[in-house]
Amino acid sequence: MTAVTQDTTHTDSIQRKWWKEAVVYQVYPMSFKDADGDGIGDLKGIISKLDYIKSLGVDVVWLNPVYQSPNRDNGYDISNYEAIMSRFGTMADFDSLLAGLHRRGLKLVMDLVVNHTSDQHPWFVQSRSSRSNPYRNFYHWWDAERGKPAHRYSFFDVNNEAWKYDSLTHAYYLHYFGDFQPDLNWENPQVRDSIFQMMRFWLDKGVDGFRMDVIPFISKDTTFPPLPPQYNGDFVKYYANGPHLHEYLRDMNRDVLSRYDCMSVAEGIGVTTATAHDFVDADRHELNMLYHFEGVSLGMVPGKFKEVQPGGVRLVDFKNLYSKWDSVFEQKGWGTVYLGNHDQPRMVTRWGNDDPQWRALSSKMLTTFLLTMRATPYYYAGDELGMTNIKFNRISDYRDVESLNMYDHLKKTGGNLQEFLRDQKITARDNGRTPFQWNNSRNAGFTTGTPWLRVNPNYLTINAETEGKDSTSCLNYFRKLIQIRKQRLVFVYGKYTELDKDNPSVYAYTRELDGKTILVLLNFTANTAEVNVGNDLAHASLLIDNYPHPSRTNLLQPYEAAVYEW
Ligand code: TEU
Repeated sequence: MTAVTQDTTHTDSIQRKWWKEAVVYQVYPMSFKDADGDGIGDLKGIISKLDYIKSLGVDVVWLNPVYQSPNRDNGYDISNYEAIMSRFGTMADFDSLLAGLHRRGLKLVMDLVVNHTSDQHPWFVQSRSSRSNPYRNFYHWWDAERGKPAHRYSFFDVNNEAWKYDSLTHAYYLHYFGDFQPDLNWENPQVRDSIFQMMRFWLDKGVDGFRMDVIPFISKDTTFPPLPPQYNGDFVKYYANGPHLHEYLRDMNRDVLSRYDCMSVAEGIGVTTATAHDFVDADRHELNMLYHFEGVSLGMVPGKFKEVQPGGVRLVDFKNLYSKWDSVFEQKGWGTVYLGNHDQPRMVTRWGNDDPQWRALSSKMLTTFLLTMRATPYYYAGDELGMTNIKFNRISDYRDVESLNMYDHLKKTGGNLQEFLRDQKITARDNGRTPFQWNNSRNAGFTTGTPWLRVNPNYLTINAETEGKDSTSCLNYFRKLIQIRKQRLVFVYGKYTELDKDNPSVYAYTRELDGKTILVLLNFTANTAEVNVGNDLAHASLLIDNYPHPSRTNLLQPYEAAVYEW
């Protein structure tokens, strides 16, 4: 572990790993800091903010894709895996970013996007060009003489159709995402070799690991059978976890990951408590961690993409879910916890309360949850300020291919556009992608040009500079809690026990390790709430509380978060 003070007593029974003890901070390059004034964040911008990142106390930066890309899905459409997107800078900029992070004792995790490439990638350009091209089998093609392939759903396709007809060779190619993102054919050993070689290229440069985009999709049933009658919109179930997935991941581990001191985390789309161990148990020799989608799917209509369920989320369901996921990794494997990322709305809008009266309190309460669970926290840049959803009114404000295509699809099929726009205010990915709010100058100090996506007007008060000067801000709460966590291994490895499980307002749990006990109390409501934890709070020391006048009793103030220690 890098440059942190840690309690290192009595941990023999625990298999310590740096990536279990780390706090991961996710930086979305498009939106973090623009150094050259073109309105889009860049590597030099990130470099200029490394001292800020260091000041947070985090250990690892996960950087969303910075590879060469036409950028139609903000870097998730890669045309050259070993080059940097010119709008972000050069390879020399990348090298100085990496060196700057390492000099500060921080690690860098790259995004690995290998289910698909851009249609501009030379492999696809070749593959498309003729049926006999040596790269033909780098992708999934279905010759049109066989008839139309069975329907498969695609994210980001106006017609929701994952097969696209290409007249050049009279065949269809598969794209689970946009039609500009053709899926690689992992059955082909040359594809696997090329990817593994590319991973070694980055690891040899010194990067510290990978976050693996939609990795459960890489293996597919390549007979592409029709979706069964019980399909009911749950495409992930039928697309993910193909027959050779774990074989490929083991090969990747053997040939690449095991040769470096690196960490790996799967974007665990479709992974359930039943399948999680197959990915992350140490004796499987595959990956270190995954992040599941069950948490962020709470409150969404099952089988309907991004439709919000009326009535909201019941806290008891939230608690049950996170307790269930804790128990999954009680003996083996290791978990992660997150409430926001670049595909999600802002944490405080979705899980807290972004009304000005409650925003800061509820945001700190959620931060407390993330930093006190038994799992590696993945914390999304901007959440430390309590940034909120921007809630655009018009479709023309959106930039995300997902929102724009869903809108066009509904328009074409006569769907309810008003309902869609209403739901997007909660769920749209652009809510989490508005520029980082650095200060109260024009464009929040993000750019001197025109920002690629509108800046949230609340930057005048919600910004890093203002919050940095306020000891009670969300930002300083985050910093303080990280230090508290770092000084006590109980926060990382301590046993988790939920208390007062049926309490509809308060989430309460203990963490225990080697005679030390931590008690976490989180009021998830805008009302005063009582919790029954059977502990004498008067004899515990209060490590942190989000109120200037903590209750210090079992009666919690609205959105109060309290962490006690024995
Ligand atoms: O997301 C994969 C994924 O499952 C998405 O469908 C995600 O759940 C959805 O967009 C949420 O709205 C990954 C990346 O994180 C995302 O940014 C990319 O657009 C996508 O893969 C394609 O690479």
